[in-house]
Amino acid sequence: MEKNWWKESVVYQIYPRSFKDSNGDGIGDLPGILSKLDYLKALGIDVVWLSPVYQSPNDDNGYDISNYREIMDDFGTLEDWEKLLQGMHERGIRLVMDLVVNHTSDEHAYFVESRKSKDNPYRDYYIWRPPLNGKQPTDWTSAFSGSAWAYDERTGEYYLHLFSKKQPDLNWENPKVRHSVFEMMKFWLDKGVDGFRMDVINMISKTEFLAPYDEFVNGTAKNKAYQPNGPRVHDYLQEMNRTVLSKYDIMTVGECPGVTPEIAQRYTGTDRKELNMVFQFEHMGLDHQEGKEKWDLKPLNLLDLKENLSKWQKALHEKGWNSLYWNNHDQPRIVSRFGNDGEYRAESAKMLGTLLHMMQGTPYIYQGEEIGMTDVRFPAIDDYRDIETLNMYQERVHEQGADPAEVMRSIYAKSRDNARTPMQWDDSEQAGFTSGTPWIAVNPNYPSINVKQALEDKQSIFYYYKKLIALRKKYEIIVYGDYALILPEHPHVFAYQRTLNGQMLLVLCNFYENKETVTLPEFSKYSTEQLLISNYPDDGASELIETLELKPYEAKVYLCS
Ligand code: TEU
Ligand code: CA
Repeated sequence: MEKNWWKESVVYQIYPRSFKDSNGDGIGDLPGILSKLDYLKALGIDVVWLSPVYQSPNDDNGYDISNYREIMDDFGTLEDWEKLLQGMHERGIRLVMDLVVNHTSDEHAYFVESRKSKDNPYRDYYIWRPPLNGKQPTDWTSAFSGSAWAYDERTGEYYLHLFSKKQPDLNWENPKVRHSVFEMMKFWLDKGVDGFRMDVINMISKTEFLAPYDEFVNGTAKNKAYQPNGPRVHDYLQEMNRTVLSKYDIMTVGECPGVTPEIAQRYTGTDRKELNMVFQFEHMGLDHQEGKEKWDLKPLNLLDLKENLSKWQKALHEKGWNSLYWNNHDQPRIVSRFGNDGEYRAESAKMLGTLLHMMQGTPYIYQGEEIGMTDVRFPAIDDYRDIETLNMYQERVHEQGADPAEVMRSIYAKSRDNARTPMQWDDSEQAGFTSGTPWIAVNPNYPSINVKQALEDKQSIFYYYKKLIALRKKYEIIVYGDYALILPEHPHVFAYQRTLNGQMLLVLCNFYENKETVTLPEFSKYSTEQLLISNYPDDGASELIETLELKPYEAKVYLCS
C-alpha cells in the first residue's frame, strides 16, 4: 500500500468559538488557540483541522461565509492567523482549513449582487428558479427545517438553500463560480496551509434538477429530500484536483453525508484523483429511527455498529482511505452517546478511543474528547444557540404541537450544542475558557472534568489518548494492517484483528458494564503476546489469550506473533 503522511497522522479538530477566549468577550479566538498549542503538542497530534474562521454574520457559526479572504472580527486578524500558522509549523503541527463552498452567506458580495436583478452578472452564481403554480419549484427541504427554497420579492424568484436561508447554494454549473473557488483555495495554500476539510462537498452538484422539476409540474415529484452525490460532482472534484490540489503536498477530507462505501471508493480511490478521504455518516445514523430524522431516537444495537464499521474497513482497504471519528462540532459527545458518562465515564471513554484508534484510517479527535467531555442538559430552549436545534424546536413544538418535554429529550441526546459548550480548561469560573460571559454556557460538570485535572492524573483519558496516538506512530500494523472482525455475533464485545507481515494485533472492547468472558481458541497458534494498552491497571495476572475476562467497558490490545 502506498504510504502517505496523512495516513499516519492524527487530526485534532478545533471549533474556534468554543476553544479559548483571549480577550474576555466570551468568544474563543485565534490568540486563544495560539496560547494552547503546547497543550496540543503534548497530546501528540499531527494536524489541526480548524472550523471556519472567515468573515461571517454567524447565522451558522461561520459556516455562512461573507468574505473568504478575511478573518472574522470575533476571532482576530489575518496577522493573528499568520502567527497561529507559524506557531503550529514551529511545533511540527500541520493546519487544515475548513472549505465551505457549497454555499456562501447571503451577505457575500456575490449574493448581494445576484439578488439585485435577473440580468445581474452574478445572477447565475446561485440557483434561482421562478415559482411553480405560485409555489416553491421543488418540495426539497432544508437541513435546518422548512423548504429549501426562499422567495425573494425583488425579482419574484426563489433561490435554493439546502441549509439556512442565509446560506444560498452556489451554482457550480457556472465555470466562473468554480474558477473563483479555485483561486480562493490557492490564496490559502500559498500562505502555507496543509489541506482542506471540505464542507458538504458531495452536495455541490444538484441532482437531476430538471427532471424532478418537470415531475413537479405534472405532479409526480417524489423528491422531498435533496439527494447528495449529484451527477457532476466527480467532474468538479477532478477539475479541482487538476487545477489546485495536485500542485501542493496537502491532505483533503470531504464531508459527505449520504455516502456508501461504494460511493466513497469513487471519491477516495487513488486512481481517481479526487480526495484523500471522506467523512461518512452511516455509523452516526445507527441511533435514530430509519427513514426519520436524527431527533427520532433509537438505542444503539452493537451488532449494527460492528457490521457497519467493519464494512467500511473492508471496502476502503487498498481501494481508498477511511477517516475515523466519533465526534465533531455537529455530533453529541461520544461518551454520553455510545459510552457511559456516569460511573464508567473514564473507562468507557478510553474503550471508545481504543476501538477507533486501532482501526485503519486517519483518526480525528474533537476538542474535549481527549478529556471525556460529556453532553449537556440546559434547562430551557433559550439556553441553546444552534440554528438547527432552534428551528427544529420551533417546527415541532410551535408548528406541529409536539410535547416540549419530548422534544427536549431529543435535544439532550442529539443537539449540536452538546459539542459546542466551551472547552473545559480548569475548575475556575467559566472553566477557564473566558474571563467574561461565554457565548454559550459552560457544562456545569467542569469542576470535575477539565484539562488541569486531566494533566495531573496519570490515569486520565488525556494520557490514554496520548498513548493511543504514540502507538500508531510506533507500530505500522495500526496504520497499514489488514482488518478482520472476530466474534461477529457477540452482542456485547466488539473485537477485531489487524494483520501485517506475520504479526497480529488483537483488539477487544467490552461495550457494556457487565463482565464478559470471550474464548478465542484459534489464537493459540501465536507464541508471544504483548499487552500494548488497556484501560484498567495491569494486575500482573498472566492470561491466556484463548480465554479472556473483560471487566466493565474494558479495552485490551495485544500484539501477537
Ligand atoms: O454539516 C453538514 C451536515 O451534514 C449537517 O446537515 C449535518 O447533517 C447536521 O449538522 C447534523 O445535525 C456541515 C457542517 O459541519 C455544519 O456545521 C454546517 O451547519 C453545515 O455543513 C452547513 O454548512
Ligand atoms: Ca475573544
